[in-house]
Amino acid sequence: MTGESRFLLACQGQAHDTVPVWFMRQAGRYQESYRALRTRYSMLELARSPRLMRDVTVSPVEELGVDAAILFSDIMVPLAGLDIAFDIQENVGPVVAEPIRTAEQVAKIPAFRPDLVDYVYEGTALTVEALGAVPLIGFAGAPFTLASYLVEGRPSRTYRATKEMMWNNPAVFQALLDRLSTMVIEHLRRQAAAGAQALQVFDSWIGALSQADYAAAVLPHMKRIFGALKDLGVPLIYFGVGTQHLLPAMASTGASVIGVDWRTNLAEVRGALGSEVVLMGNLDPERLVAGLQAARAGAREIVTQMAGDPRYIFNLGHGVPKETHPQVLKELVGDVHEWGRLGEGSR
Ligand code: 1CP
Repeated sequence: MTGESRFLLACQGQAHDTVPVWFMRQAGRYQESYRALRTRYSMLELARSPRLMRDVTVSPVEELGVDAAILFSDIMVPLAGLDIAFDIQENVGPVVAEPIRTAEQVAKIPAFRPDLVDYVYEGTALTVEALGAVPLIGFAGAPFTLASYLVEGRPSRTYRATKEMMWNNPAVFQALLDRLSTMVIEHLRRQAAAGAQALQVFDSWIGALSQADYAAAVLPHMKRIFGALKDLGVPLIYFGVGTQHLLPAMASTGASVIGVDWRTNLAEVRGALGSEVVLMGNLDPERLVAGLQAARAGAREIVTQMAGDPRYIFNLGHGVPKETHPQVLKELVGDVHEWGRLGEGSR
């Protein structure tokens, strides 16, 4: 890549040569290099070592030729700075030692101590140095999605205990989201200070909420978070799954880029949200597992619709599944770059 990053240019709606592409969870189990490292280190050991973090973050850039890197970490990692004990269990995901269910537990959460997770910011700086011209996306989990793990104690499909707290103990729930929001702001600001050129907030499970619950319980926190990051002058990406009904509200938070899942038609989202917001997405990740033909067909349809839109970034509708063949991703990067040029005339 020469000159200014096409990913950053697209984030700013400025002219660039072709559609930029990166993949959520582009570092992970589908990579041979990652599986080899995981025989020696746990996921959290990788995420707590600045050097290993750097190597894992850079690997998909080298292996696939994507236009951006995302810091290798996890949304749970900064919770160590709130003195919350958790683990990431193989084939399960985040597990919290003592689920947070009561007013007393929320009141006891101490102020965020970024020095306790300094390895993230050290790793960010090392990674930025190693990446050279390829920009690094820093990230954090959104307060609702983080709260879902803290309250449930582990991955959930219903978010029953979380919703119960939201409806039956709104003051406690709001206090929890407030503490998490403060942490998210500080954690993201530190990553930007260490050199991250864009910031993404993952609200993966927010689609479980109705429009009314989102507006009442979550939206004010998201506005506070994006408002508090605005002066950094870096692109702010907001992503969630199953968010068709929430997209206008999500676009009202102050985020400059909205990540959408595969259920939604991007051209329709563009129509609904207007021409200012940058859109990112939205290939069905299962197409990657189905194989190159299915992946290419899906990607071609999306890129054909969006090529020529200066505010568009190709991505998946969610993360790369671990059963993905790396060659499929590599081919897709080349395809998207090639097809994306079709829209050049209209830029
Ligand atoms: O090695 C392993 O087996 C651990 C699997 C794994 C990995 C590779 C976990 C556990 N986290 C990660 C890294 C990770 N997590 C990254 C960096 C990798 C990259 O994108 O290149 C990022 C951005 C995340 C963010 C994350 N963690 C999210 C938001 C994105 C999303 O996928 O929705 C969420 C919801 C988590 C929680 C989590 N951590 C790990 C798992 C398996 C899960 C999901 C559990 C669930 O289904 O609820």
